[in-house]
Amino acid sequence: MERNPNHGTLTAQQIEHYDREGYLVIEPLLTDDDMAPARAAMSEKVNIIAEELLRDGKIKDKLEREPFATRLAKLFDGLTDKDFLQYGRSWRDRIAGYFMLMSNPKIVGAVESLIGSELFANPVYNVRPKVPKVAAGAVPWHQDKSYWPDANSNPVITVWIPLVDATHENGCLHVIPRTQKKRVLDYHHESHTGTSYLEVDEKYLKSLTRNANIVALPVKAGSAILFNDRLVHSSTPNQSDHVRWSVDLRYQPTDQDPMPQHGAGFLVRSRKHPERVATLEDWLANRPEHDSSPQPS
Ligand SMILES: O=C(O)CCC(=O)C(=O)O
Repeated sequence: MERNPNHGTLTAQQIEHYDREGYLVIEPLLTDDDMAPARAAMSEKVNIIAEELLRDGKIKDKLEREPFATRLAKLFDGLTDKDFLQYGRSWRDRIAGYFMLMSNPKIVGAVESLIGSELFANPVYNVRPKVPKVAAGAVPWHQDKSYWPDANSNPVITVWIPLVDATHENGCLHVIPRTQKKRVLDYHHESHTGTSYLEVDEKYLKSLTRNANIVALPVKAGSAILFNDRLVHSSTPNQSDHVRWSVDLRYQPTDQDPMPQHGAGFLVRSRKHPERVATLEDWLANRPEHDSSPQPS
């Protein structure tokens, strides 16, 4: 990882905050136009789900006129956690709008300030439709690194972006600053919601989650929260009447483990080899040559 103060979009103060606290809020980062392709991708998926629910006799109306923020909530109103979880607790579909978001220069420029200009978009990205009253909503305290404990991939940066305002009521992100300096803490799969999310073991939780330690991060749609994959974080249940739509995207330097067991990531920025940066076609074709394998120069 080679930082270059002439490359990337963050200020020295922002970089310093990230290094010290393990996270950084950029409010705002994206405009509605920047988010439009991802919103369209999410709406495309909601259309498919509505079709299936109708076909299976679980709903009577696809609610096509319902706004983005409420449609999925209303479709699942009255259905069960199991009905929702059959579509997964988060989504990772190969829809063009997600590639466009992951490649957005405002996001990539911020990440470049933190980990240099040779950047790989990690295969683990999640679209999170946090629907009210559904078990998959709350995410327990965890470190992202627990999901890839054996990967030699350091650092991995998560960029968390809400597509609607993230509030206390709809279940915004919560972080415990400075925990990025800890090793990977012992963890287990939580077993009471059907989601099997990873959770930091009970023995750490009491001291970690003393109130004074926890920072809740309500942020406007289009803001970004960047955090290190060892930072302990969680999110609360959605008590609102709408979906808390968000994405969490991940980036790492190209010389780190591309984690092919999680899918195919892609080369998202390279000042050394700009001609190798993945196109939408590369990504849709799932082409592994855009990973971090050594390339002839
Ligand atoms: O979006 C959420 O509620 C939780 C996100 C999260 O845990 C993550 O991005 O690692």
